[in-house]
Parts: sequence; structure tokens; C-alpha cells
Amino acid sequence: MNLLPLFQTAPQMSLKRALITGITGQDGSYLAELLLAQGYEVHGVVRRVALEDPDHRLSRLKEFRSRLVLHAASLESYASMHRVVHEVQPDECYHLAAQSFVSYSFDDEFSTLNTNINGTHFLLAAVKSLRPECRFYFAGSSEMFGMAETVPQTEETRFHPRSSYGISKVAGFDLTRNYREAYGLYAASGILFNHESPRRGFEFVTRKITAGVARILAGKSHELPLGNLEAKRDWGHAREYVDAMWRMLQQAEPDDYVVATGECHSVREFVDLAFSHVGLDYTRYVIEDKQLYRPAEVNLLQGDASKARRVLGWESQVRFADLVKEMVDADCLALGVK
Ligand code: NDP
Ligand code: GDR
Repeated sequence: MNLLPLFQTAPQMSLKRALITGITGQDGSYLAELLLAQGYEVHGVVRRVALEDPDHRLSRLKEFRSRLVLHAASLESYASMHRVVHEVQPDECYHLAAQSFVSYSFDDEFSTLNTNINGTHFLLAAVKSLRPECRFYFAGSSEMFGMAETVPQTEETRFHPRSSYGISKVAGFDLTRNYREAYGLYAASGILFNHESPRRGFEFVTRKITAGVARILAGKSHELPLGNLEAKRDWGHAREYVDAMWRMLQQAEPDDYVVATGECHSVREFVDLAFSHVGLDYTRYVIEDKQLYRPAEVNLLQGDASKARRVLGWESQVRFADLVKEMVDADCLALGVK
């Protein structure tokens, strides 16, 4: 695959204007870097509190913050989304903002459904009325497959979500397809499988593990409580996955694509590799906490990204072991150990 040179500037390539919701998150930060490197004018939607506490809430953007235009708005407010689309007049809109933590969606189904479904609907409606030529990307998820009937999962696999998060993503996917079919919007959805990086949020299992390893090595902690170690996921690297999002909006026609590595591994394998990378035996530190099990688990997700490979020329390159090591090394470096 011909991966884009993410950190080189190529201003001659484009003067397009992009709007990213969820720019402060893992994917938003990598996507902003990718688009800046290609000469886009990059605008981001952030919560108002983020502008009041930039050191903390804009930390993933700090290296290139001065090159971004940030707009305070709320996903819960149609008026504010309308205002931002009106001000920015984007050529491409990447809708990444969401309550993205599956576990939390069991604690608060209402806010998860409200933020994720209405937020997507508000943005689509604003784009349709103010900037119908804008190309729209929706961040769909492998959680839409949930209890999947077949392995691996493709664009044809039936959805069977197992959480309100998964349900909200199915609704967002359907809304996006409906705006494409009913109103002719260039609206595409990526069905992305898990993707991780040193910028992953600490609540997700991969980062919880790699940060936990670093804390144990630094003597700041002596154990790591985890839930279901037997769940299997298809884990790739976030930097590569945002490139697939961009490619989806450069095609002649809008469509939906699975983005995955095609390999899956258990949480236990991730744990074993992360601890052994620093010479530790995970069985001495990891404790099983039944409270961390989900009421309805997704046991196995594995994607088939053949369509993305064929049409977008996209293929995952970072291997599982290298991803784990990169994350452990970054967390150890941050604590000054190893
Ligand atoms: P993160 O959790 O790192 O980022 C989520 C972003 O959404 C943050 O910028 C957050 O802002 C913003 N956000 C959340 N709630 C609101 C709200 N009510 N109003 C405004 N902004 C809000 O997620 P990722 O970067 O990992 O994922 C990006 C998208 O891709 C999400 O939609 C996620 O569901 C989806 N996805 C992710 C996958 C993955 O493996 N990473 C796989 C498949 C789909 P703030 O910083 O202020 O909290
Ligand atoms: P997931 O990611 O639910 O797949 O959603 P997460 O890392 O939270 O869980 C992956 C698997 O690990 C198991 N697990 C634990 N999970 C967490 N968070 N904490 C634990 O202590 C723990 N122990 C075991 C979980 O049960 C699960 O099976 C991510 C998010 O980025 C979504 O936004 C995205 O849509 C999907 O990936 C694809």
C-alpha cells in the first residue's frame, strides 16, 4: 500500500476545507495531522469546556494546535452544529465525535443514544441544508456486528449490536445511508474495527494494560484488575485507520467500507505480550474483576477488509506485536522507566 506521508507538508495538493468533530480524541488528532500535512484548512468542533482547559483537554493536539481552527459547539444542540457548518462551509466533514466507550453505554443508555444518534442527525441535516456538496464521513464501528453470524465480517454481514453504543452506531449508519439515498449527499460510513495507539484513551483495554504495565514497572502499582480476558478483537493502528477515512471521501461515488487487519487476538494475548515485553509475568499482576464484565459481551470480532483493499488501495501494515510494543514503550517513556 502507498501510505500517505503523514508528516510531510504538501500544500500544492489541496486547499480544501475540512471539518472534524471529535478532533480532541485519538482518531481526530491523527486525522487532523494527516489533513494538515496534505494542505487542508482544518477546522475542529470541540466542547466549550475544552477551550477553557486546553492543557488537559486539547493535549493530543498540542504539537499542531496553532494550525487548527477550533469551534465550540455541542453535539446535543442542532443550533450550534448548524452555526459551525454555516461558518466553516466545509468541503469534507468527518463526524468522529461520540460517546465511544462501550462499557459506559451500559451505565447510561440514554445519553449514549442521545449524543450519538442526535449528534449524527443534526450534523447531516445541517450539511444537507447549508452545504450539500460537502462530503460526509460517519464513524461506524465493528460493534454494529456485535454477535455476528459469520466470521470474518464484511460489508454484507448482518448487524446484531449488543449495547446501546452499538445500537447508536447502527442508527448513525442508517441515517448516513438514508441521506445518501434520499438527498443525494456524498455520505460514506467506515465500519472500523478496534484501532489503538499511544494516544488511545485510558479507559479502553489496550491502553489500560499498557499504562498499567508502565505503572507496575515504575513501582506505582502492584496489580491490574481486568474483566473478560477471553474476548477477541481485530486490533490495528489508529494512524493507518484515519488514512482509510480520508480515502473513502476521495472516491467517485460514496460507499461503506470495513476497515480491519483481518487478524484477531484475545485480551489475554495482548496482556501476555505487553507484560513480557518488559520482562514481567502477567499472571503475578493481573486480577480478574467480575465487575468489569459487560452485561452483554461481544466475544469475537474479525474483519475482512478486502473491499477497502480493492477499491481504496488501503491495507493495514502495523502488526499486532509491534502495536503492543509501541504502546508499552510510549507509556514507559512517559513514566521514565525502561
Ligand atoms: P475518542 O473517545 O478518543 O474520542 C471521542 C471524541 O468525541 C472526543 O473528541 C470527544 O470530545 C468527542 N465527544 C464525545 N462526546 C461528545 C459530545 N457530547 N459533544 C462533543 N464531542 C463529544 O474516540 P476515538 O477517536 O477512538 O474514535 C473516534 C470515533 O470512531 C468515535 O465515534 C468512535 O465511536 C468511533 N470508532 C472508534 C474505534 C476505535 O477503535 N477507536 C473503532 C470504531 C469506531 P472530548 O475530548 O471533549 O471528550
Ligand atoms: P471495545 O473496546 O468495547 O471493543 O470498543 P474496549 O477496549 O473497551 O474492550 C475490548 C474488550 O476488552 C474486554 N475487557 C476490558 N475492556 C475494558 N475497557 N476494560 C477492562 O478492564 C477490560 N477487561 C476486558 C472488553 O470486555 C471487550 O471485550 C472499542 C471502542 O473504541 C469503540 O468506540 C469502537 O467502536 C470499538 O472498539 C470497535
